[in-house]
Amino acid sequence: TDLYQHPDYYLMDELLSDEHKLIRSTVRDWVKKEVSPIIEDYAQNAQFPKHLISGLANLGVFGPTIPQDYGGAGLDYIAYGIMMQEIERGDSGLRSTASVQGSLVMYPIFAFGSEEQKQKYLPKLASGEMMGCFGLTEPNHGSDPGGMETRIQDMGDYFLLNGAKMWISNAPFANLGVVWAKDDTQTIRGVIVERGMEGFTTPETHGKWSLRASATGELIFQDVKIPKENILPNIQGLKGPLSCLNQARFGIAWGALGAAMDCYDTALRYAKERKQFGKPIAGFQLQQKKLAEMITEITKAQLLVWRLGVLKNDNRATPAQISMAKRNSVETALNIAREARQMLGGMGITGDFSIMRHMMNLESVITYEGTHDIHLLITGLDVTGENAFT
Ligand code: TGC
Ligand code: FAD
Repeated sequence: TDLYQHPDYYLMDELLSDEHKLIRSTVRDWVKKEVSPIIEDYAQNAQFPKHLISGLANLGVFGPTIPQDYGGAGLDYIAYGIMMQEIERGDSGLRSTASVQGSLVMYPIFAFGSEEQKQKYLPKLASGEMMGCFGLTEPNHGSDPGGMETRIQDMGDYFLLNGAKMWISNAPFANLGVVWAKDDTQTIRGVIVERGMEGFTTPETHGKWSLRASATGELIFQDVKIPKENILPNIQGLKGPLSCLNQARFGIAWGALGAAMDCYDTALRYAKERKQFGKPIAGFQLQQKKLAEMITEITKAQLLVWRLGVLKNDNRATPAQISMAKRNSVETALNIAREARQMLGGMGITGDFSIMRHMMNLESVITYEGTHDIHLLITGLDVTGENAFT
């Protein structure tokens, strides 16, 4: 039987093109072959499976919507969403690597970079020859990135970068970082910082119980000389990094559903096989309530992200709509992971099944790219016109 039967309760496949379905089965087969058999060990050992980078690149998941002229896959947003769903069915940490590379590193270079920057970096980022990270969050500024303390000082021939970023995915191995800092006029600017620049270090963050197969670290800048050509010329202000987040949050809205589907599939199969009191536990009402609610929530969320994809393809998706979908998908996935884990009883806490790993991973996903609370406040502001952030 197909271990990766995707829940499709409302025949959503009819809304997808043949190309979408081909992309889904290609990514799914790769995840099944290359990721699922090894990812638990990497997570247990808190290691990032670096050897998967070239496979991810070959699938086109680094910058799926970036035009082919720059090495991207030139696909639409639904294709991008499907790719994230299938990767996160394997592991949220691997999807994080793809999100960061495509949406947070390639997208700002594509959208705000000079032609030289696009030519220099995008093809190598698409092929995985170079890996990137995105530095927005700081030790004192997470939800309020506008308060950032990292600075670029204009020294005439170059900029001097000082400050620190924290909780940065891919930082420990990235070749470059798209880093956000305030200039002499307090305006937020984006700069490309390359590994090897003097005064730039990336210490790894250890001891995480979540996203253990993803490498997280700090970015520390001590009088780093940044060549002037490394500034992103075509963006100023907080809307620069926040536009990148729109791209990544869209992918997470689809991705988290992949983790939810894997938990649901696992729990359903287990419930049909596991017998207690002389019959499969799937025959008990309490277990059916869990499964029925899981498939209901997955189906609702699938429709939401599909519609969001249609709007995004049309350039009509608003940031607040993206926030709603990110928030809904992650909450759905986390609730499903928690319920599914219980359905497996003691087996649910082991690494023999993927559920506990998904559950722990999703605790990061519900926090990064805007916390659950922040996305609620974005919806609140959108519907009331009243800002409850400050
Ligand atoms: P606010 O005054 O509302 O906005 C400042 C300027 O930005 C514009 N803007 C946006 N533009 C594009 N997209 C969006 N989503 C935007 N949201 C706001 C806004 O129009 C304004 O433009 P202008 O021209 O008027 O200056 O800003 P605020 O300081 O009140 O903060 C608003 C808030 C809280 C919504 C925002 O800062 C926020 O989203 N906070 C959460 C921070 C966050 O998400 N950090 C993520 C870091 S990266 C990460 O986690 C990667 S995880 C790895 C992985 O992806 O796998
Ligand atoms: P805080 O902002 O301190 O929030 C703490 C609590 O206060 C939260 O519950 C929050 O919801 C609540 N809160 C904050 N403000 C308000 C308010 N106005 N009203 C009500 N409640 C509020 N960042 C990057 O830049 N790049 C990355 O690659 C990256 N990767 C990450 C990887 C991992 C594994 C993790 C855990 C984080 C990553 N982040 C990254 C950082 C992430 O975006 C931040 O953790 C997140 O934005 C929250 O910031 P914070 O942790 O400082 O929490």
